[in-house]
Amino acid sequence: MSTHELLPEPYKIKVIEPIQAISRAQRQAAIDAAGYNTFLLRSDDVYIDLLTDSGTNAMSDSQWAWMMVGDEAYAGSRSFEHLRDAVQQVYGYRYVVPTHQGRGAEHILSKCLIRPGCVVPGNMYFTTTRLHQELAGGTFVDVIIDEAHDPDSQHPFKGNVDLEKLEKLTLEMDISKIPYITIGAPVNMAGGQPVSLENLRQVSEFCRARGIRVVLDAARAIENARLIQEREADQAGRPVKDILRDMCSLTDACTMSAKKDAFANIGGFLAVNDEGLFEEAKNLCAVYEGLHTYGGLAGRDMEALAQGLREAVERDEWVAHRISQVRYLWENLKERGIPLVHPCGGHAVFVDARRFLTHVPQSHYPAQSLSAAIYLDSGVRGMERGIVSAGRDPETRQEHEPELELVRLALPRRVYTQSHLDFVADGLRKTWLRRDEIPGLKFVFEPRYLRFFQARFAPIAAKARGGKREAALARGKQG
Ligand code: PLI
Repeated sequence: MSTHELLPEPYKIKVIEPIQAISRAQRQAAIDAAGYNTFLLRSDDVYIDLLTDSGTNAMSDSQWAWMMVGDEAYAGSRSFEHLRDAVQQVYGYRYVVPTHQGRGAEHILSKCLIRPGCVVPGNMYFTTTRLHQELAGGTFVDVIIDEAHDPDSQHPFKGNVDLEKLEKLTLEMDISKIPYITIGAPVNMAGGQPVSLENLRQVSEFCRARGIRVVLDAARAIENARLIQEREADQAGRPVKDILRDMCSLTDACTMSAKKDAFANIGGFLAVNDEGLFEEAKNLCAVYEGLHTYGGLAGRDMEALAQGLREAVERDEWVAHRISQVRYLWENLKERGIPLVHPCGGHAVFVDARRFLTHVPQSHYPAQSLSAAIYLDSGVRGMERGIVSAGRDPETRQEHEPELELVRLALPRRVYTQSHLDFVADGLRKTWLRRDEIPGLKFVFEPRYLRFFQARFAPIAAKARGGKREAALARGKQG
């Protein structure tokens, strides 16, 4: 038991879903069958599922109630009107195009604004966002501050854009080839690190003076607003919903994976202020997602999403509790000696695999291996966020080699309790104590796009690395 502060849940539990732990021998068989990729595990073989906080949230009774009145009309669904109204109210953008999830919105936006030869700056890449930019002929350029790449840096806003890097890019490039900048807030791949309102204001001013659009990745913007409230001196005490509106007012559009902040299990949207862009996006929605009044969603999904959005900002307690859970796990892991990304972010705890598995070089995929080992030891599923996720340069096919080599433990919203979190912390301690035995991995199957989802790996034979205990592990005999 830990004494770290954890706010009481601002809800009580009405429906439960049973979970059951399988034995270590069964987990060994499961991770072997999954090619050492936690994405390929069956969820029935997982005890505590921290793979992602995307679409894995528990909906409220009000969300379930709204699902019953979903309007399933192909065209002109009133459920779309409810969604549109909620987006306008919560975020403040003028026009809304529904999509099946975040990458649907990224796809449409990239098609509308990127031409071959364009460059799209952003505060660190996100996997699907960068891929859609590349598929549209663009190149992503990272303009995040250097501190973001350092897991030890205590900077409170490691998601901030480095204005000097951005300016340098605009001086080197024909500005007409920079259609927009993407601002992830918070930055998923950097450890859930937030962007400050002050930095967003500077970016907005800089870009607006040069005709460069600012596009917010709003997937967890409510969490970013809460971190601003906690960490930015002149924002303390302001309601999260007001900070969020200020963030959005500094941007021209957003892409949204509504499977996160909005407590929904599916859904997304593209929201914009520019009428011309809206017309083009609406048209492409009909091509790739579905008619512009459903965008790949059922009417009931749009109702659940609209209610989730209203709920997420109606009381600060929702997001405050959520972030306190993440921090509770972070503190507990830190206390147990686990190397982590500092400071604690908004949606997940990020374990530093470089410092956990010092004997595994990045070319042997330490974070991939660590995520498999954590599953084997305790049935806890996290995911790799390092060199495997970073993928390859589309032209040279060279692997990107990020500084951050991390395992992410993401907390679904309103799903797990304090004792689950204590179990996770104890589980990671077990893995930490046997860290020297954990082998590196090699690819046995590498898909071309977003390889982390479907890749398969095998342990690198102990003979090549030396070490008897590693040999035992490679043969699957350690369980
Ligand atoms: O998974 P989608 O298509 O709804 O959204 C893509 C997406 C866009 N931006 C950000 C910051 C994300 O985190 C994101 C999806 N994230 C997932 C699935 C995650 O596990 O973090």
